[in-house]
Amino acid sequence: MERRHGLILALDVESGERALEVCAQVAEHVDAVKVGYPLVLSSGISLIRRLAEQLPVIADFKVADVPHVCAAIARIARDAGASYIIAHGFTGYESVRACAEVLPVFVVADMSHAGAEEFITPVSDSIARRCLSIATGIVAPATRLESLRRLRGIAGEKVIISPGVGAQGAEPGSAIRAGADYEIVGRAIYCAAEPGEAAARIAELTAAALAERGREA
Ligand code: BMP
Repeated sequence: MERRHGLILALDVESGERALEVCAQVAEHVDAVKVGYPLVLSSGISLIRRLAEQLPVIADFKVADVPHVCAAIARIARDAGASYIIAHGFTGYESVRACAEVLPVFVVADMSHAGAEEFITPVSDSIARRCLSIATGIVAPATRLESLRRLRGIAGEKVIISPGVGAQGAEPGSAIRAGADYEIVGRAIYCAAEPGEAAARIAELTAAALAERGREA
């Protein structure tokens, strides 16, 4: 995906019609759309192809299974039109590789909610180190910038996509300043009265953070 704004829309609405409407409103302000269970389970996987006509689609199925099932899920996502897939890393290298052989993978290294600290945060560095060689990048939290910064140090040149901006409390631009390449935003865009305007405002901040980092480099 081409990075123009450093912004990915998380499209967790539960209506296909609404999804297509929001996507059309925000398409010029975001670089990709992330689609997960709320939309696919309510509207069907065929919606991915229609969204992919507007933007690259990241299939956020947080795949966590034995390798042959991971491969099957990735194949279904690819055949539906997704360009990327998100997988968990705690299931081990072979499971992530099974996805990566089918589609470029983002591996969940750490998560943005408080409960992440129970199990995943203590092993997030190991997950990233183990999976980065076969991953396009990782998912790391905008809500805990110390984790994001540490993971940036591990990820090298790989791509970091970062959720937690907006409704979960992180400020637009903050994750990019801490080392993310893209910020993922859902409710702050699709619940706004004018999703297009909300996306434009947020994209201005993420793009400014990218430009700032570019000047520092
Ligand atoms: P919102 O901006 O509405 O909080 O949505 C965040 C999106 O990022 C959701 O699609 C969620 O599944 C995803 N996400 C997250 O919030 N935290 C993570 O650690 C990993 C995620 O994929």
